[in-house]
Amino acid sequence: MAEDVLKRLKEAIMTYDVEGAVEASKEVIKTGFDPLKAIEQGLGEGLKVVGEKFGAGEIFLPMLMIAAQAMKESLAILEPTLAKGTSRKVAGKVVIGTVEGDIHDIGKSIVAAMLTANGFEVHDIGCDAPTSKFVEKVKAVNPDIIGMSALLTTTMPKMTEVINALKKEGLRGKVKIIVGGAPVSAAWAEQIGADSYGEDAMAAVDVVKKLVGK
Ligand code: B1M
Repeated sequence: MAEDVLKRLKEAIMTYDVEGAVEASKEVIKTGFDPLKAIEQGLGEGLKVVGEKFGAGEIFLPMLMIAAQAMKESLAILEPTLAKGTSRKVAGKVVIGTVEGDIHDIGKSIVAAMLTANGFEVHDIGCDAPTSKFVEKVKAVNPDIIGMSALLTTTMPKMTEVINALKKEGLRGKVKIIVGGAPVSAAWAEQIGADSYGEDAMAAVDVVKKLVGK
């Protein structure tokens, strides 16, 4: 049964079946199946296959976009249940966004949802977020952590831009920085002077907890 729903989620994404993905996601909720597992091992695995096909030139962009839409609509159903485990005591404040020029928001949103589920107050500034938006939000909410996501090698340098802007404003010492996204690595985090790197959503939560001393 559990394996069946994972298979259905993965296949719905791989066959560009938005309705099928939504139906399977509703079933996840109805049956009390672990929503994180559904996202990472069902939907996420399917999207990886689609991404590989796109990278290999086997499918065109519209197909990738339909698969991404299926993922987004499914996440809209599953993410609120991730956040239900939220403890009321705030573990720390996080400002998170995908850097400018980059509209990939699925991974970042999962990280944001997982942080929320683990008791963090999360301010999600969305995707394609200009450097100035990160800085303004830091000034407005005074977070413990800034999280930056990038899925394109061409947008990774925007992370450096944000760090430099924070330094210029005298804010760098007041926040810890975690970076992530498929092309990002621990070596990159070190190179640009971030405090840490998260390989996936669970790792990001562990890292953020460590950074705030929990
Ligand atoms: Co695009 N895309 N895409 N895409 N896309 C990739 C990233 C790509 C690898 C596909 C490929 O060629 N194989 C490739 C990048 C190549 C590169 O730079 N090396 C690519 C490209 C080229 C492009 C376009 C340029 C295509 C075009 O127009 N010709 C274009 C760029 C648009 C732009 O941003 N300016 C584009 C567009 C799109 C869509 C709009 C169609 C869609 C995004 C929809 C959306 O997000 N709303 C899309 C998608 C879906 C993908 C793939 C298939 C999947 C990304 C995803 O959502 N994965 C992707 C291929 C791939 O990654 N295999 C691809 C699922 C998600 C759960 O994983 O985002 O990795 P991920 O997040 C993980 C971890 O990385 C980590 O935790 C998450 C959960 O486990 N993580 C963090 C993420 N952020 C973190 C932050 C943290 C910590 C951990 O701390 C703050």
